[in-house]
Amino acid sequence: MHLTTAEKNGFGDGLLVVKEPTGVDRPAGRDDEVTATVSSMLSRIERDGMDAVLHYARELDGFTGDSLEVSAAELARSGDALPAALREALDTGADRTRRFATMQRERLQDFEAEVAPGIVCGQRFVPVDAVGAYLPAGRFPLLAGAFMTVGVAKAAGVPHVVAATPPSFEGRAHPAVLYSAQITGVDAAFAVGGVQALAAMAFGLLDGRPADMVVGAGNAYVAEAKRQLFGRVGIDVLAGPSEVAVIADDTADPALVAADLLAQAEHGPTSPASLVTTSERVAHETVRQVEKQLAGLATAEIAGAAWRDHGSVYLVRDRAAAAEVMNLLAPEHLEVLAEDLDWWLGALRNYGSLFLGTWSTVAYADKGMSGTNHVLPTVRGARFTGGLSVAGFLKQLTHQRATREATASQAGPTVVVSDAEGLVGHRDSAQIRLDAVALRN
Ligand code: HSO
Ligand code: ZN
Repeated sequence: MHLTTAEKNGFGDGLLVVKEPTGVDRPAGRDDEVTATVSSMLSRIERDGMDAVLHYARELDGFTGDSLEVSAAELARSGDALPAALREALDTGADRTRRFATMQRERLQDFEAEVAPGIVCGQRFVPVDAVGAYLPAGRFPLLAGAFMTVGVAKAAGVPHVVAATPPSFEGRAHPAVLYSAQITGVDAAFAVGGVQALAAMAFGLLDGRPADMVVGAGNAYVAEAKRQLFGRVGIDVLAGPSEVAVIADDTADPALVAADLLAQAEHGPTSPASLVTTSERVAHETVRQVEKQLAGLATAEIAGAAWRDHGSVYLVRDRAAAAEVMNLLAPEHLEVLAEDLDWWLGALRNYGSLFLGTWSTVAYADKGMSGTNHVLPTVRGARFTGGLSVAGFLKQLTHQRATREATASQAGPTVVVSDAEGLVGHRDSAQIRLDAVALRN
């Protein structure tokens, strides 16, 4: 997530690179090895069904049992072993995420309206029937994942939602991940990870109900599985490494800027973190602060590599240039630590989610504490899409009706256009109605 040479040159001497990444961006193209592995796994699972899923679960997840399903009792009791403070925190995240999703749902309007005399068009938002949510639980379980997928699907009205999560906790599904799924209303949970989980949900191998959509974050194999399954099922977004970008003016506190950059850099060694600032002081002070904070960070090995290889700092002449740089970078998460937040809200248009001001930050939303969805576009995907939301689980369906009196105004021109196309069946289907109306007049 850094500017190309041409993009930098476009700013002339209005832009100074204070720190440049030393690594290469994740290639936009595909990794052939990942593509081939996923493709052969999907073929085998489609051919051999549950036998193949169990084979991969044993080989790749270290699964030892017979049934992948998490029993209803284990799901219901998943919170028992958790500290009360963690349960409460998860309850809060689930609740806020559900509230915002519900508010968004209420604002998606069904309607019917007359577009010409006697011709009425309508739209309805209808949920998909079945969703499979993938809840990653690798080195770091992301405990809010279920809020963003299971919970938001439920807020959309999806009747059947299952979750799959790897058995990475003493050979079982992580209890806190299960608790998050349980409080968001999941219908069933399965202890299976990776490509085999996505395939099993899409092909309906877990509970006999193929998912219409598979959603949720995961590693490169999970993302590739979703890409290859897309079309057969719907997906949310193709997520790459988590990204953060910060806009800061001279009022920003470099210690906060650095902390927020490192908070996403710790996701992985290829996670990009960028600062665009109008303040020379903030630019240099932030670079110093990052180094200082890294020294005391338990995840410094990852975050430090991410910062070195994928961190950048740009100093720009004015706020208009800062907004322009950010609209080019189109980051997944974008923080504005600057004055005049409404100006920025108007000027910025390419981001997955925007964090306005000192008192909102990415980590809050990552845990569901603000209520927005954390499944967001990466690798400049924010140029053409927002993140997952309640609308993602709803189909915007249209319908139409018309009066007999409107026949001339639809059938007449349809005959003319069909004749021009040579599609005589289309013409006849219109003409037969014109004739029917003429006969009865
Ligand atoms: N930043 C990640 C989501 C997350 N981080 C959840 C921690 N928990 C991608 O948006
Ligand atoms: Zn995060």
